[in-house]
Parts: sequence; C-alpha cells; structure tokens
Amino acid sequence: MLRLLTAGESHGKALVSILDGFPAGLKVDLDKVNSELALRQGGYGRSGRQKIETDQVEMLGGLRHGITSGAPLAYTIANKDNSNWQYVMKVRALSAEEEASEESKAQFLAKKIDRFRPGHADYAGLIKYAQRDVRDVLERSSARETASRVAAGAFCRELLLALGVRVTSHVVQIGQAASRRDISALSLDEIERLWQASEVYCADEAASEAMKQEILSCQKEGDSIGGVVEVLVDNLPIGLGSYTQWDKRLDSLLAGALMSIQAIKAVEIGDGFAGAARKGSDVHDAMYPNDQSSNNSPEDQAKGTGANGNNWPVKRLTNHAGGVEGGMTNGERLIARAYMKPIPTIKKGLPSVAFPNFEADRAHYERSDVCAVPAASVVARAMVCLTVANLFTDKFAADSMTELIKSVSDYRKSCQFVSTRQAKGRE
Ligand code: EPS
Repeated sequence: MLRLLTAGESHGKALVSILDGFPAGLKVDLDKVNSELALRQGGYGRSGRQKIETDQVEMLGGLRHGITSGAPLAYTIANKDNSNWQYVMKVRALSAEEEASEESKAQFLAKKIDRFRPGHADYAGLIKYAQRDVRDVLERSSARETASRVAAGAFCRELLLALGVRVTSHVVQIGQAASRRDISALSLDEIERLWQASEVYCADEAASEAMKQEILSCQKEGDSIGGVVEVLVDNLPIGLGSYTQWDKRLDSLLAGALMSIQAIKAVEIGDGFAGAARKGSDVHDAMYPNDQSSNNSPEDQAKGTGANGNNWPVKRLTNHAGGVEGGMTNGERLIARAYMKPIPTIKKGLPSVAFPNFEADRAHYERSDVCAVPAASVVARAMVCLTVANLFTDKFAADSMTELIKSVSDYRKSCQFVSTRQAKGRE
C-alpha cells in the first residue's frame, strides 16, 4: 500500500513528505518531478508568491543512484519565502531580545491576521484547535501543501508509465468560460500538447482566451474565480478497484482523493452530474464483441499499448461511464472531473468578524491567487496518479518493479485469455 504523509507550513522552512510502500527498482528522473512542480506554480492568475519560489524536491531517502530502493521516499521542498518570515514562523520561542527588536515588531505587524476569511479554514480551525492566532490555522491549511502531493504524484506517474499507463489532465472551465472541444478521439499525447500550449492549461485555444478574460476581469474587480479540471487515464487494465466493499470502490477512492484538494467541492466520473437528468438508455455504454481480427501483438497486449487502445473482449462506442463500472475500471479511458470553488482570499473582502473581539469587520486580505484552477489540474493529476498507482501495488502486492511489471503483464494477458476461452466454450 502506498501511503503519503505530508508536513510543514506554507511559510515555514520547508514542506516535508514521506511516500511509503513504493516498489524498488524504478529509475526516477527528478527533472520530471521538478517540472511537475514548476507546472503547479504556473498558470495564468497566480499570485506574487510563485515569483519568490522555485519548487524543487530535495531527496533525503528511498533513492540511490537515481533508482528507488523500496525504502520510503523521503523529500523536502524548500519555502524560499521563509527568509521573509524569520520571526513570525520561528519554531522555537523568541528570545526577549528578538521580541523587542524593531525588525521583529514590524514583521509581526505586517503579517498580522485578525479577521476571518469566509470560505477558508480560519474560523473553524481557530475554534477547533483552541488557537489564539489565525496564522496557526492558515499556515497548514494553505494550498501550498499541494506541492508535496504533486511530487508524490510525479513519482507515481513514472511508476504508471513503466506499466504502460498514461495520465494527463487539463482545465475545462474557468468561471463562465468552458471548453466545448470534443477530445474523446484524441490521444493523451495530443491532449497534452494542446494544454501545454495554453496559459491556462486548456486543450481548446478559443476557450483558453475566454478563460484568461474571465481571470482578468475578476482581477480588476478584486475578486477570485473557480473552475473545473479533468483527469484522463489510458491503458488501465480491467478490474482495478472493487465492488466487494464500500471503501474499495474506485469511484469512492477517486472522489476522496480529488475532494481532499483544497477548494475542490464536487467530483464527477464520466458524465457525472448530467447523467442524473438522462434516461438509462442514453447513459449506459452499449457493449459489442471486440473485433478479434484487429488484435494487437501479444507483446503489445502485455504492455497494454496496442494499436486499437485495448484488447478486451468487449468493445464500446461511447464512454459515458468514464471508465468505471461497479467500482472497477472497465478498460476504457478513465475520466474524472473536479470542481473548484473560487479562492476565499479576495481583495474586495466579504463582511466578516474580527478576532479576538468578534466585532463586525471586513475579511482579511493578503497576497493571493485570483485563480488557481490551472494549478489544481496539476494537483488533481497527482492525486489520481497516487490513487491509481496504489490500486496497482494493492492488487499485485509487489516489492519490486520487476515483479510488478511481470504481474501486471500476466494479468493483462489473462484477461484476454479468459475471453478467448469463454468464446471457445460457447462454440
Ligand atoms: C500557495 C501559496 C500561498 C497562496 C496559496 C497557494 O502563498 P502565500 O500565502 O504566501 O501567498 O498563494 O494558498 C492558498 C490558495 C490558500 O488558500 O491558502 C501555493 O504555493 O500553492
């Protein structure tokens, strides 16, 4: 089982992570991990904080000579901004001298936060943890923590790639601007090329421009804006996840993983919300026998990278289910969407309450993103990579990549073999 534990504050020294249960023998390119981190920092609408940081992993364990050893992957990501928060974020008690210094007083005053931000963790967190300073809540609840997850997701993405599984994600809506482009026939490589050319990580050029305008107008109004991101996974074998227990269902695992991302308020698999208003015959994906003559070579089948995308006994012409039926992968493209609310820190500030006197006031404002939906697409990709990699390590219980690759390849073949045997049995 893969387990990710993260620690560290937004303006503390560093983010700290442990990714436990990662199989041995995977060659890891840290440049790829760092480029995912750079993408998380990017996207139109981000705040000045991202100009200060250059997020990079510093590996502390689990890797030797660039290859995973089976030990927990341990890494930190430094917060460069910490140098501007030396007094406010000091882990030990300040000395009397430090407390009395003009520099320290000025820093405490500049970073003071005494008015709750509606929509943020400030209010409930302060009451829950019986804190006296909202900063103690804000620092850990901040979405900066997602950098830890993006690095973990990047390790998992490399693992999935070794199994022939591809993952990408893109932005499909920001505010009222939505992509109408049908990308169902495009390969993940093509989709990736399209969103990489967009400042908002959207695979639709016209919609990208409209999304940028939405962000710009919000910025002018001193407001913030949310949107929708989509994660796509290709070449998954049939049967990851299970219907046998509520907490083994893939829908539930994906929803939990995606909704754990700060500001994500809804998740859908496949047609999701829209399906509730349609008839069953319009929602379910009709089944047809797969054309055996178009089967790929046994090698391609084993890798799951065949020319026709899959070699399963059943063919679908639609994918309303988004690759999940009965809490399991069904061999089709996995499609999951996450809906992000606008960031709660807004310049024009909603009516709120001050702390500790609980008098009427306006919400606190400090530097913030107008829109972090492009960044959320990177985080969502990471969380799906972590969830799916976990399903592989669970189902195939492998300590090493050699073992995992062989088991997955045998399993892919066996799915094909079962179909052939069953077909013969019917003759
Ligand atoms: C973030 C860093 C933070 C915020 C943002 C995400 O930096 P700072 O607080 O120094 O500006 O920009 O945090 C939030 C959206 C939030 O709600 O706390 C980052 O690195 O992603």
